[in-house]
Amino acid sequence: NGEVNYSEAVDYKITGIEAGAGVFKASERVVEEYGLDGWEVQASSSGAMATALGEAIKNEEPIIVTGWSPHWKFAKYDLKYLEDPKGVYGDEEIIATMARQGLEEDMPNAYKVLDQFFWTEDDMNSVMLEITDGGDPEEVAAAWVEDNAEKVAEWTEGAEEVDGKEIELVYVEWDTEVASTHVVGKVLEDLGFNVTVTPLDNAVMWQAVANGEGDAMVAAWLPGTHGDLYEEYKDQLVDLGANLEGAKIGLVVPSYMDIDSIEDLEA
Ligand code: PBE
Repeated sequence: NGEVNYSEAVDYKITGIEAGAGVFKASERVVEEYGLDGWEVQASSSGAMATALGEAIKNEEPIIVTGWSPHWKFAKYDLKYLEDPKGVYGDEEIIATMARQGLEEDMPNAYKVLDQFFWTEDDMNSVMLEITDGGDPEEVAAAWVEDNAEKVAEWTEGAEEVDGKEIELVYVEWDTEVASTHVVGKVLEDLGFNVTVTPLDNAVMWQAVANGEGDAMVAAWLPGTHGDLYEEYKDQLVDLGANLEGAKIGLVVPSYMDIDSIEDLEA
């Protein structure tokens, strides 16, 4: 790419998200390991990142963001991941469900649903897109649950209705987790639970389930993205396994940028 020096054009900045996100920390390791001296991963929020990406695309300007999939941005815009030959971001990931210890004994029916919750990237995308287009997360989740009764019946198989038991799901306000948490919350609500969904910082979310302040979360990106938090808390958590397969994180750019690899960035 002799024509445009993208490194200079983006002012040696990667448009990041919350500093506590795994993809943010991994991107700082990328700067280290690829020797991108003088580069900065800018801490921000997922919402601000998405706005900056949309603005850049509107103006056909270059931008490099910390990205992940599933995410609605791939449906809205023509984007690509930069290759990561050093493998800093790791391979395909799963999104897993974690429950607090004792949940199975205290709320066996909720535990069963959380354990059986599993959906696809397409499922998640359809919920995410509608929320992004202005839908209220609770309403979008309720409509999805109603339209997908067969799938939901697999999650609730063997679970009995309860009468107003309190349960708290913790999550982070990433688009992916807003979607999944509200869907699972609605399914539990329909079973008779009194569900609270509480947005937290990433590390605090893990800690809350580990110390039992929260009952469960469906937002564990593994093995790489939240690998450090998993190692720290795994002995205090009940790992209910994948709720989605084929997730990924990395650096994402608009397809009109004539650049393919992180190695093409210049210090
Ligand atoms: N994400 C979305 C999170 C996990 C879910 C990729 C922004 C993270 O990087 O921690």
